[in-house]
Amino acid sequence: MLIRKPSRWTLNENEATPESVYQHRRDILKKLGIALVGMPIATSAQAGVFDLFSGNKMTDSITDLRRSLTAPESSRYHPDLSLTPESKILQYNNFYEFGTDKSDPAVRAANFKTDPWSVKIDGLVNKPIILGYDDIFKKFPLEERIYRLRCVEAWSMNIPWIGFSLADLIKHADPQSNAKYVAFETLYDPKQMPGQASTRIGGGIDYPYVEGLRLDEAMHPLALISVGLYGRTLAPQNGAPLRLVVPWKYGFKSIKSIVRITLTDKEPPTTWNRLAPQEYGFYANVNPKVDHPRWSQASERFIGEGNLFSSRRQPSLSFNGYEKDVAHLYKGMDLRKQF
Ligand SMILES: Nc1nc2c(c(=O)[nH]1)N[C@H]1C(S)=C(S)[C@@H](COP(=O)(O)O)O[C@H]1N2
Ligand SMILES: [Mo]
Repeated sequence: MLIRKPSRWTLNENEATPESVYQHRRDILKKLGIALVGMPIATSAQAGVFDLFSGNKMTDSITDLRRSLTAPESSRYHPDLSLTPESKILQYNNFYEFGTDKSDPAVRAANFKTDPWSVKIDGLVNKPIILGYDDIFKKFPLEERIYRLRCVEAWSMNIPWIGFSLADLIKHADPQSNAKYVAFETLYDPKQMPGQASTRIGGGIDYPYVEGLRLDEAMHPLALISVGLYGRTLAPQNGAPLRLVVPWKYGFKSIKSIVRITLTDKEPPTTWNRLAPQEYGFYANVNPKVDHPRWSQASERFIGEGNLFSSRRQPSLSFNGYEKDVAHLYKGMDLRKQF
């Protein structure tokens, strides 16, 4: 995510140059504690630390505590899309609680403790619920769904998520008739999340990270609570143990590591809107026709096989390709004003 101000945000998708790519590589090596001096490129490549760039497996130096998790393919949401390699989904992340560089979360969240966990569903509901770690995987039938993910920074991935419809969870809590919105909150734990303890690391966000949906958006079957991907439980950097995935909206709506879901009658505050309301709206529906104030949203850089910085540009799709499914939710709204 990008807002003008600190210089560390200047390495954005649209400005990546060979120099900045090289610098990025050096930063990753540094974080992994690998000496830069006098090290021939070939050696470091053999050590596996360049896997991010070659698209192979996870770097050996990062702990991987994921468990295997299988779920039947959803008949409805299993399109024939070429998948983003797992290594890139695991190592190219936005999770500012663990730092603002794409490579930070994989490194800094490696030992993030997600078991035990507790997520509360409360507010305007007749049956408030508290789910523990095991409930998250057992209470609702899981399925695998392949979704596009489109970040507001104009890059995209195709990800095989495992999870269940958010609607299942909300129905279980039995919403009251005056509930109109759903508010989400990420864990607040500065001891484990260095970005919450330091403005420098956490990008100056006011934590905890919060997000929100209108109730009818939240009840749409596409809105997913994800607990895994690529046949395993979520890695911490992807928002373990559970995160939201709203595929027709910009990625920042898909809040990670959720501890609270509250039904309300007022539009809840959302983190990026609060930080820069002129740049990030409450709705944040993917819209190729409404540019970000500082870059075009007409096309996107798809992150697939091959070099991370290779440019495979493709046109952005209205509602990220889910227009047929969700456009009716916004009938009569001016989507330029309510962006
Ligand atoms: N709590 C929290 N959730 C978050 C973010 C964050 O910084 N903190 N970043 C968002 C953004 S901008 C994107 S694009 C997606 C990225 O998800 P991924 O790293 O699993 O691909 O997570 C979203 N959820
Ligand atoms: Mo994003």
